Amino acid sequence: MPDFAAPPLRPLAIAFDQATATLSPEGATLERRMSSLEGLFLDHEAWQASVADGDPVVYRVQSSPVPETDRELPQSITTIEPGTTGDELWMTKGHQHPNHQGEIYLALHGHGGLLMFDGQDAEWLDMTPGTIGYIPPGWAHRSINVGADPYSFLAVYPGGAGHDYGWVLEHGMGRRAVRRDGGAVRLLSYDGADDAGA
Ligand code: M6P
Ligand code: ZN
Repeated sequence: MPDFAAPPLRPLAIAFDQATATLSPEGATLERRMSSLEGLFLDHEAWQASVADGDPVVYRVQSSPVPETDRELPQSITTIEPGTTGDELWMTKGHQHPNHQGEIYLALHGHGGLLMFDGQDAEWLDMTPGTIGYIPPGWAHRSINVGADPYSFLAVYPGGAGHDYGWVLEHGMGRRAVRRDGGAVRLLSYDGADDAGA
């Protein structure tokens, strides 16, 4: 059901600081530590060891004050730290929108990948500063830091889109991004068995 309980916001200017990739005024900031990515990395033992070894922050999501309610159009900036677990590059949890609304991402800093999966096909977009990645309706999406520095991007999405994380646990994301021995980024099939094009 659409949520008409909260009145829409008044028109609002939000200061976007390009250099620091921050929004002001800001809404909620979410910190995702390694422990919150349970069941997502292929190498479960490496994941467990990382949780035991300080449970590092993998990414942060800073939201604008625009609420996640129907008809609103919230924004957020996500910053993913560089790193690997096993040899899998650090990434967001990834989610599907329950009602299959679209979303756009704008890369701000660093070097990322936008992995999308519709349950059958996987797509990979290379994300460098200035790239707008379009996420069509029905495509689950995950962002991955493929660089040596933090990767930041701005997201704009329908307020009622929601985040279905169970979909990703059930269906996977089609591909995995790994870096072996400091080499080039490779995309593997989701079971990690072999190389796979996006
Ligand atoms: C982007 C948007 C947010 C999302 C965040 C982190 O900023 O898509 O809605 O929450 O990335 O991704 P996830 O929710 O999959 O952890
Ligand atoms: Zn989304």
